[in-house]
Amino acid sequence: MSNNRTVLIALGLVAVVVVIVLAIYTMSGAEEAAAPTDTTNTDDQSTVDEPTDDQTAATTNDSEVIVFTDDGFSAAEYSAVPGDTVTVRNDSSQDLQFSSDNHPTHRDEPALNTPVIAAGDTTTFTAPSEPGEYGFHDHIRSQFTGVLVIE
Ligand SMILES: [Cu+2]
Repeated sequence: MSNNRTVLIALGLVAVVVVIVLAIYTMSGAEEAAAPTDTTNTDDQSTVDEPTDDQTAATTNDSEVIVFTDDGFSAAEYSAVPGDTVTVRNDSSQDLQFSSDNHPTHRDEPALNTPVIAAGDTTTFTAPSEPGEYGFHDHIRSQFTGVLVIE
């Protein structure tokens, strides 16, 4: 009889421990259930990001695009305002090394010196802050020249 009571007490203790453990798991589960609310907030932030993308697109549309082909630059003169993002697009069949005058030192306006642009590629630079006329050329085919006018 005394052994049976000990077994019953032991089973009772095990049952209490199981109930406590279950209670803890249930509370943890409740915390996890709160997580989807955070996910919803993240979705809201994504929605906020979209107008930012639109603003970036608008900025790109406003900027001057200098197009280079195998016949040279698409215009003799381009214009931009100080600090504009100027795009250079290489539509020719060869590399373009867009460079500030004077050839070959390119020291007139270092802002115009871009890395080599592979055929089909595009790069950008920030327009000089001082108004004026800035000559440029393709350093590889230096007969091709143009002027960027900062207004
Ligand atoms: Cu040059």
